[in-house]
Amino acid sequence: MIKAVISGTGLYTPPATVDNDELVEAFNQYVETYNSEHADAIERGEVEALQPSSSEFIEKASGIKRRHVIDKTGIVDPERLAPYIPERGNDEPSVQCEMAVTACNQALEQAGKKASDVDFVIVACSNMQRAYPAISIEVQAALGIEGFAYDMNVACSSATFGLQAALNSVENGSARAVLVVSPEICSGHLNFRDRDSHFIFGDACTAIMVEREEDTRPGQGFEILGTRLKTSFSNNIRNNFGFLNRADESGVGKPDKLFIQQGRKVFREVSPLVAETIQGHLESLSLKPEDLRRMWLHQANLNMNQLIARRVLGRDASEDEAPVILDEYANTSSAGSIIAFHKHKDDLSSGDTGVICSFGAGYSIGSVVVRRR
Ligand code: CO8
Repeated sequence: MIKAVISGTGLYTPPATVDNDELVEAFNQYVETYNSEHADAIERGEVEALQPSSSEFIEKASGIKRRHVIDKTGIVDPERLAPYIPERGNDEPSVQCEMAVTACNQALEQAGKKASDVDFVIVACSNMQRAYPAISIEVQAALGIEGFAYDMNVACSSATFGLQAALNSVENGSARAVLVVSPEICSGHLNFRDRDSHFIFGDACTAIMVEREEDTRPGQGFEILGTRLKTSFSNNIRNNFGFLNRADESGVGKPDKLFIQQGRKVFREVSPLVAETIQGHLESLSLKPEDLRRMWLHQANLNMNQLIARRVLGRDASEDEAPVILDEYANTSSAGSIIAFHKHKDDLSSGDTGVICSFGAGYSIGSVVVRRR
């Protein structure tokens, strides 16, 4: 049987950053203006006054300190509170394609391979910049890859679900090597006017090279021991933006056409599901929690990750066992667990076992157990 390994990873980090204080300052200026413009209606009880945000709350509730973004100027402008990303002409690369190419080239370099060694490109992320042609086919062309490509979206779990598709393709012989790339521009669909969620997301792009073991050097990369995917429908994380919006003008521009969530419910419902999924997955591979050297968890909320790690291990996890990148990146949707893997994998020794685990909208959970070769 053909075995698949992760032979390289890549990461594109946008240079611009917005820290909590900058974000809160812009939001609170917007709140002040809104409340003074609606002062009379607020006084009459017809309009609810907006409440200010705070950096202390953000860091305590989520662990997030700053985020990288494609455009900072529009996000910190209180009159706009949305990124400014000019449209590109049809003959120019899309923003997601540019991010993807940078991350893929890094993954190829780490794997010691050329684009001609790859047969399949998956763009797996929460939002596509356009409906068609597929972003993945544009990335495939930009890299000069023969073969095939497709886009897929399972929100925060896109990359781990993409990893399973890559693994299947390598194992069944339909591709020698696959690039799974996640260009997440979360700032594009985050409501920066919503106090409950304006701080949650950042932008980044990851790439993972999955290829046949026989094409890699001995000791290179990580063997994929198995994948486990779980979905369970929930409206608690939702975005109603879609191609039918124009068929009912009354909904255009409403807050539900951006990211909305019941954060507390998500926290309560998803955490135990994730711990159970990892535990069940380990058991099916005849592994015990104490066999785990590292957990590269989805990076949405620090408290949530600590709770999940505690449930899986039966004790608190150290930062070495469950690395954190959300303090610097915030939630980058499907890229989060892969950024953690990319930045915190090279110190592992041969035989060390770890789990990459994503979770989010859907609900969706993806668990990928890997072992350092
Ligand atoms: N500043 C100050 N106070 C605030 C703020 C703020 N910004 N926001 C809320 N508060 C107040 C609330 O009003 C509330 O006040 P009170 O107690 O008086 O009612 C109090 O703080 C507590 O509010 P919450 O209960 O909402 O606070 P939590 O402790 O639950 O923290 C979090 C909120 C951080 C959102 C937390 O619930 C959380 O992280 N939950 C998990 C969410 C999660 O993991 N979601 C995954 C979503 S990502 C995903 O799936 C990908 C989707 C597709 C990608 C989308 C890209 C855009």
